[in-house]
Amino acid sequence: MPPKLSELVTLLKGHRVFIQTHNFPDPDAIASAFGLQVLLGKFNIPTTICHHGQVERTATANMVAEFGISMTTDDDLKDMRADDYIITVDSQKGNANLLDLVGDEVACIDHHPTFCKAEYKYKDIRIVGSCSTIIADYYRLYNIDMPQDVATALLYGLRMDTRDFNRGVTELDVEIYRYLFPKANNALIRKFESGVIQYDELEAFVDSMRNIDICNGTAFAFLNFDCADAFVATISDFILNLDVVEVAVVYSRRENGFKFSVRSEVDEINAGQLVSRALKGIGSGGGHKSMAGGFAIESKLLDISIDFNRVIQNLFLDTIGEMLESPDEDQPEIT
Ligand SMILES: [Mn+2]
Repeated sequence: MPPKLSELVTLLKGHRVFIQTHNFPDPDAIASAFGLQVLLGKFNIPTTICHHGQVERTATANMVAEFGISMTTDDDLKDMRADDYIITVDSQKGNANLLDLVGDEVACIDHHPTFCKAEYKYKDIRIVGSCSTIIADYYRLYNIDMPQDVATALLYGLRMDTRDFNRGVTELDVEIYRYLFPKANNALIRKFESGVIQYDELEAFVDSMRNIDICNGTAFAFLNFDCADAFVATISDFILNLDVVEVAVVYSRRENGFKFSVRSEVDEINAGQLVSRALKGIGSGGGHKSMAGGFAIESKLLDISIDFNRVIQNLFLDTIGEMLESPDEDQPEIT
């Protein structure tokens, strides 16, 4: 059973409250924050949604715009104080994907396993398909009226995090789907997903497809232009669909380096761990078991060799080799 919602309300009363998502928030993180903001609003608790890093996918940005969700980046939080309260959603204190802000992380609502033990005054961590599921469950349990926007956002978050009910689905997710479906605007969800690729990206995409390197089931694609993050992710998903590919590593040029999107469909290779380990020392990365992202600093790559493509391929292939050799090593998932 989850902790009582009244405990959260009592805890927050009289404090300035921030709802913080993980860095580079995805639909589930944003929908959860939005759903929680509206929920707490019903108890007269105003909140500010905050995050670090841009909203990655175009479809996600479409949702933010459609519902007028106000998202504040850490750069604009200069007035946050140590006694302000933070609720982390879809993320946990101490993880690499959550920037440590000045405020006090008093509460956590998340659906990931815990890898960094942390103390919270209020904690609702349930291992379910999405964080949106947990937020929706509060509305359902306490019979709170849910606006259509919130239902649509939460349904979208649930669908995205479970890849349309193909990943990590629990019975609660199914119950919540049933609960959200009649409340949500399903046509709007299709609209978010359409038109995410810009026409002028198509030519560059075709070029990069001609230069895919595949080595023992791992595909590498270099997009030699400043490709939108959303599109890097889309290409990574696309390449994984090739029959000979089990792991996809796609990277695109940025001002000072390369943005990575990594996918894995094999159990032995955790995408989040792979990118985190491969880019250690030249950048950073992390994510989930099947999908992850990262960044490598160009100057650090060039310190190793002028042939940065070769360096990148070797770093990833070596890491994959290590992971396959010692599959039982207890490695915490970096989410
Ligand atoms: Mn999530």
